[in-house]
Amino acid sequence: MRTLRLVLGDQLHPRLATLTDLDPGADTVLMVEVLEEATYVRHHKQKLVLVFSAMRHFAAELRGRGIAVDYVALEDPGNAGSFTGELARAVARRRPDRIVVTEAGEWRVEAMMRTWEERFGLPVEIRDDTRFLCPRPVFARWAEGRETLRMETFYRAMRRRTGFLMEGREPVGGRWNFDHDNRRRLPPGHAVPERRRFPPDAVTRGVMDLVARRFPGHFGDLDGFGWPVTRTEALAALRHFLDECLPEFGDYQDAMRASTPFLYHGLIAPALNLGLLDAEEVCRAAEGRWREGTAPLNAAEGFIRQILGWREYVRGLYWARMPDYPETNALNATRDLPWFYWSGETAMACLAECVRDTKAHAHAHHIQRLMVLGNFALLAGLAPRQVEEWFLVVYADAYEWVELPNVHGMALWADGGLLGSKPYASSGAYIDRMSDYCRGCAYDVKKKGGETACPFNYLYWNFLIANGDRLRGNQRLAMPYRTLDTMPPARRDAIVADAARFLDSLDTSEGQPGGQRAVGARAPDLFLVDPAG
Ligand code: DLZ
Ligand code: SF4
Repeated sequence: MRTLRLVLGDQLHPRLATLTDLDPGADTVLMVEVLEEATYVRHHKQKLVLVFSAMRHFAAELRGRGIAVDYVALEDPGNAGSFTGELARAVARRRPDRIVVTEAGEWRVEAMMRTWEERFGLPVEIRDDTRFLCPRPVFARWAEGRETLRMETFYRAMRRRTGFLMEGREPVGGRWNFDHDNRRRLPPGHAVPERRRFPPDAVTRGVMDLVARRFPGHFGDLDGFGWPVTRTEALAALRHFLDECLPEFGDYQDAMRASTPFLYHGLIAPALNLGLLDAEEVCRAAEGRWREGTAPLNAAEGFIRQILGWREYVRGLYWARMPDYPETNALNATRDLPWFYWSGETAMACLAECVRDTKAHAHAHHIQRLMVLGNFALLAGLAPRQVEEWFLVVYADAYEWVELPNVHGMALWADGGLLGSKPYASSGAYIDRMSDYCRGCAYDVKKKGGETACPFNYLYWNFLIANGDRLRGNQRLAMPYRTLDTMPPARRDAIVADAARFLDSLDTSEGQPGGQRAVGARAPDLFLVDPAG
């Protein structure tokens, strides 16, 4: 039996289901750099480097273990430019008896996989992705018959299922969730750990040259690339997080500070989502630090909730609701994405900082994403499709399975409450409480209205006014609606006028040569790059 085993660029795990029963004497592993994957959205340059470099290192490791790998590089002559095209070439070359793959991270790719059996006239085995702690059917059973799918309920079930931070059936410390301990602002002058960077080796430098040459119009800086690209580096990154960051991770999880993008965050999501690390080992490691007394419970629990709870939950929800999930637009948001999401050129210091971090590092942490970039998109009524595409493009860890529920459901409430019970809307006060951004801003966070007032302040109330039909009945928004109702009509009119003036002034046109286009639908429309280069 000769098996062709296709390993995708985000499946670089040593114990990947595709590889478990590999016969080195008969089987071939196929890995391909495909133009379609590099351009279905125009990924940040660092994300492309990360994926291609990690793939090349992974292939070398497999070969080092005596495994035959057909590795097709982007510029190899004859590269067909798509998974299906390259599989066709590999089938002709290797004449396998069957094809084995692991289920894809994205619906789009799995739909492709489901055409292969007929196309190639060969058995195609699609295996469960065992890197996740909640198999898709288990999530589907949990979700069945529920009207809303709340993370907290799922998370508790997962704690019980896996035993992480449990004493029998009960959570350690007597509580499931220590989130309330995790809202501290960073004291002025407080020193944070250095980011652990992994300087590019010769392979990565080669890929950086390739990306600079072939994808010059993609968003983001290449210089300063420092992501881990091998399992060894990823494990070192994890250790750095556990030693230097985890003890204070909980306290400062939601804090933001200008020119300090990394704080106590793990920076392991890119490695985790590529397969260089897996969910179980990172949860076990964090729990271990708490059990040995080197990390407090609020930190270990906060971290484990992100992985065992949130990450597994969004993946489950994605697969339970695709392909219809992105079709909803509960708040009828249609405004085009402002150009500053690409350029960072805005007088709003918080947004400028977050875009700058994103451009420089293909990274911003969750509160920057949710409460600044996402919150603005929600309040300004930006079209979900455009915002989703932006998030998918710009972050090194972004794949649709994780990006879509986070943006469509969590940040934009475009699913009408399937994922979150209320929209995460907030005024400038929240950003001011959790960051020092406002001090360097042209706007005044304390002012409620007029040209110099923080736009988040009137956009927040304008959002509640504009979406009253949809949101007024929401119990969790009863308080702000009561406040709104006590406002004199003239004040409400002023809010609406301020918001209209500000929103009309947003520039959505393409502002910089060679930059990313600001508008456009998903995949097909953006697949503009000529495969011949
Ligand atoms: C993201 C990505 C990119 C940029 N390039 C490749 C590639 O050339 N070859 C590959 O196998 N995978 C790549 N990936 C990851 C895939 O897009 C990913 O496997 C799908 O999105 C499904 O999760
Ligand atoms: Fe952002 Fe408003 Fe603060 Fe400026 S004042 S940084 S716009 S929250």
